[in-house]
Amino acid sequence: MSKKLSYLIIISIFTSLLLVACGSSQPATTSQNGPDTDGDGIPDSAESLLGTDPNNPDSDGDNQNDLADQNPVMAENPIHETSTTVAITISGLQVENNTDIDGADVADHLEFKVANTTKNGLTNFDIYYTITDQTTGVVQGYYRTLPNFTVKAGEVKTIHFDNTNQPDHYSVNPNNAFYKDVNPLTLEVTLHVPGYAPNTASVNKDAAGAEGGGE
Ligand SMILES: [Ca+2]
Ligand SMILES: [Ca+2]
Ligand SMILES: [Ca+2]
Ligand SMILES: [Ca+2]
Repeated sequence: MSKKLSYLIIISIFTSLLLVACGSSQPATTSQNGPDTDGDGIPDSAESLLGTDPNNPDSDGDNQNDLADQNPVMAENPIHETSTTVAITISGLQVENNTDIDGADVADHLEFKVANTTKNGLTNFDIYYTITDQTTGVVQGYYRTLPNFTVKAGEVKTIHFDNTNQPDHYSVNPNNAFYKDVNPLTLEVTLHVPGYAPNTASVNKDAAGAEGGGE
């Protein structure tokens, strides 16, 4: 091997090592503990144990990263609306025995119908919901905005939380109590549109957990 060739090989190895060190050729969020998909500093495997969302750096939506959040699955309700004008009603709140539009069974998930009783289209919805373990009293609380969810005047629309990525379906923490806690649960949902009174509804879920994960 010529001196020049040896030199080129050494340069090539050094460059490769430098790229790896800089994270240019590797996801910066993969560590010896496995992938950290959402980059919040908690590996996916640990998120499962902690009950946090591996695809969301702020599982409960309270603007504190899962790693920094003292209770990463409990957000206080940030919806403080003074308006008492009714614009929306919730019906058909369901967390079990869900079916698709053809009536076929689908995995258990949170879904409900939203009616717009105004003469205007509504958008910029946000939602706060709690999951309470009826046996232990432990409460999880989640807040999120609902971008792209709109309800026309007089329209009734169904919204889902199930990680299936369809229109009007929004993601949920697949490790939350709904999916991981086998005790009977109570879910309470508060839906809000700015400038109108929030609407709240609740539903109980039987013991034994969901049929399928929130994937
Ligand atoms: Ca993570
Ligand atoms: Ca997370
Ligand atoms: Ca948080
Ligand atoms: Ca929190």
